[in-house]
Amino acid sequence: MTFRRTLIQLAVATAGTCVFGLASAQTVLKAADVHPAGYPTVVAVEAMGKKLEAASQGRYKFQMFPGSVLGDEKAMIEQTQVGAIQLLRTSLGPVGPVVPEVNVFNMPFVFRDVAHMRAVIDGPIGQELLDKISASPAKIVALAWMDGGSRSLYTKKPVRTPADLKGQKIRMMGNPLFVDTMNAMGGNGIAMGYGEVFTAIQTGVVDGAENNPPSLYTANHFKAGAKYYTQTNHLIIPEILVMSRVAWDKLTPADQTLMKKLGREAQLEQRKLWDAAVADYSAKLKAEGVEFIAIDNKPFFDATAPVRAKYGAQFADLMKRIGDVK
Ligand code: GTR
Repeated sequence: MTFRRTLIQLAVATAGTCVFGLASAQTVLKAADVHPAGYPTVVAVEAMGKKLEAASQGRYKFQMFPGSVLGDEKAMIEQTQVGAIQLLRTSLGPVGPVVPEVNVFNMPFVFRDVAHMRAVIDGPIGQELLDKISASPAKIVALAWMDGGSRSLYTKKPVRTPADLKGQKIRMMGNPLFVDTMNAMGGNGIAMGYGEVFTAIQTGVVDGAENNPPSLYTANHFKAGAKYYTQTNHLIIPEILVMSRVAWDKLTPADQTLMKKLGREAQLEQRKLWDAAVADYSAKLKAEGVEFIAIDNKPFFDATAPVRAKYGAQFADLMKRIGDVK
């Protein structure tokens, strides 16, 4: 904890540092991610950083802080808003509380499958949402989408139906929409940061959580005891690469264009890495004895209708347009 706090203080103290004495000033850009080195999002953003350093002839120096060293996503979003982190790859889940418009993508079963989600984020609706984030008062500029695949439930006891979830405490990301989603699915949703989930499962503070295969594997949650992976596919949440508005406003228009271009390239690279990672980590989870439980997820879809009704009312037109995307 102390180590983490020290790193956060360091990030704040040195944010946007310029190293003078060189032929021209160098701006340090700190990038952060909850995932460890080697994870698709981290690899893609690091590659973007290298390209940025080269394309700017060293005017920018890129530093990646992976593995939640700068805090959980809520804390990192806050640091990005104040300009202590310049680039952040985050799920859209915890962005909902600061930019409520993104919650349209955070609703359970809003996308039919991953291919549908990709068609939506790659098209006009995806661009509109990026623009809404950038135009919001949240002080973050949305550069590109990333893939977070499809989230399913993992628990200590096998779950096949909403009734099996009765009395089970399930960790959800920090957004009331997700707590409502889990409550509607039959369990008790508990919001907490990603970094706390392992211990929470291990000590019985929660009985399980939900995520995609690469996260379940790399965060080791199955080793904490959650060995049953029920294919609910209830949340298909795109992820996003954002830049702090504080840092963005200091860029020249040409560098802003460059940043968006490189962000877009990172999106495409991450997608390729993502598909390989889902296959690879699913196989690894099975080899570690995690049981993938195939189910008909319609009862979970039906159970979450009130959540879509409650949160989706304000997005009715948009949800219709999302549904119409082939
Ligand atoms: C992962 C996602 C992270 C984080 C995490 C969580 O799938 O990539 O950005 O949101 O889930 O559950 O907190």
